[in-house]
Amino acid sequence: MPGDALQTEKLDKRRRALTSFLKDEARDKGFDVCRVTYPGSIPQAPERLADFLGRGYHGTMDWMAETADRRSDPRVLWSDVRSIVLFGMNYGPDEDPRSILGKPDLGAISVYAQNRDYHDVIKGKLKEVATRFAARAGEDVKVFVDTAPVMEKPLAEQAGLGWQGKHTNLVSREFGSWLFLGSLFTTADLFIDEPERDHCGSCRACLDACPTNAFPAPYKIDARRCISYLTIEHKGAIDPALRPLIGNRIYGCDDCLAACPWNKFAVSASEMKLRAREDLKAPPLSFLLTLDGAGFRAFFSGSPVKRIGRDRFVRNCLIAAGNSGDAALVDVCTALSKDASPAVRGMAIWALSRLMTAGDFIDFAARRQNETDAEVLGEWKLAGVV
Ligand code: B12
Ligand code: SF4
Repeated sequence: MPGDALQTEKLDKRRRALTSFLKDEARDKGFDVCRVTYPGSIPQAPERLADFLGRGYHGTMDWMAETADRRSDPRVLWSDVRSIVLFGMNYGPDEDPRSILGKPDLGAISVYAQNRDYHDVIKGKLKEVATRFAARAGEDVKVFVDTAPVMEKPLAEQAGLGWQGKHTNLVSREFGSWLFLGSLFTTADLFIDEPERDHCGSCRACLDACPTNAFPAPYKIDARRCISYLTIEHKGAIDPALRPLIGNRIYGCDDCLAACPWNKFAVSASEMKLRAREDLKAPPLSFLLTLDGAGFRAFFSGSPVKRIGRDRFVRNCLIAAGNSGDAALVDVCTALSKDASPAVRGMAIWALSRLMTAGDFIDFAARRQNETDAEVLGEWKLAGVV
């Protein structure tokens, strides 16, 4: 065999061995799928991200615009990267998460947030895989989950974990819409997997399922209308026109994911699947509305919900209370109308304007305290009190 061919064969053997080592490690650590793509595999991403940002679809998530260059091209994020490994972890729920939406006295927490923070779980496992891989390969590695400027979904599509559905999330033939994603960048040369192709066809179940009409077109989302953005990312007052559409969703939303017909093929493949905490499956609003800062931190210890803080969380619960039609919540909402947080006071007024009879609300307004906060004064005005 000539020298060059021998060299190529040796390199191929090394690539094959390293790739199998990595995939075996991923399986051992509980990842349901692990596949590889190359850094230049998403040439359309910069234009699509620019279009999303140009239309203002990112709302107040300024970090998306600030990191756009690095986000849309992995080679800008890390010029030495040779291979990108995408990992998926199945978090398919045991029950249809939409069943709680018909019980307005309970708070609906999206499936991904009903257990430990997946950022911590996945990052911990990725770091273990990365350490073993780096030692074996003698190459540099970096791991990323969610918050890093990496476009995980188009990269995962190129690696063949699934395809980006019309709701923009990654859909897998094996796991439906329920996969968390994470990535490992490395200077190692690995075997590249085949991309997955779009299997949405003419289906538009996810688009029609969205309560707030957040999809201006298939494959495009206006985050400013998405309940996930409104309840998790958005700090200010929520558009009054969208509040009634939020129903009892107090943290995130699963409607478009749950509507996807590919979920019916989803298998519960992982023994290590993140199981929901029983007390986060259907917590009563009457309890959640009584949480103070310490109570909130203790109840949501280890959960991603903790990240939004007590005030924003109670703001969300007050929107659910206003949508509940449950007069039994009037007392707790009245107490919250005197809360130290203006966001909470404002939303308590909105909730009470919907829960009280017109006469009771006029009496309540007559007894109101002096208010100086512009946002809260705006809520009084909205409720017809000047
Ligand atoms: C910002 C963000 C959000 C924002 C914006 C959502 C969005 N779709 O961008 C908000 C707060 C709304 C959000 C909500 C949710 N999120 Co989020 N989010 C992200 C984050 C941090 C960045 C996503 C991003 O880059 N968006 C920018 C847009 C431009 O990129 P894109 O979505 O890939 O858009 C593509 C399409 O529009 C497509 N496209 C455009 N035009 C066209 C035309 C055609 C014909 C085609 C085919 C495609 C196409 O090209 C674009 C580029 O690839 C990622 C983590 C990460 N680092 O990637 C998690 C992530 C996407 N989120 C995730 C999850 C789980 C959720 C929620 C389900 C949480 C919940 N239950 O409440 C919801 C789902 C809402 C939804 N339908 O997207 C998971 C999704 C996992 C998966 N299987 O895909 C991720 C990957 C986090 C993770 N590590 O697991 N999220
Ligand atoms: S998560 Fe809910 S609000 Fe957001 S796009 Fe999907 S269905 Fe619409």
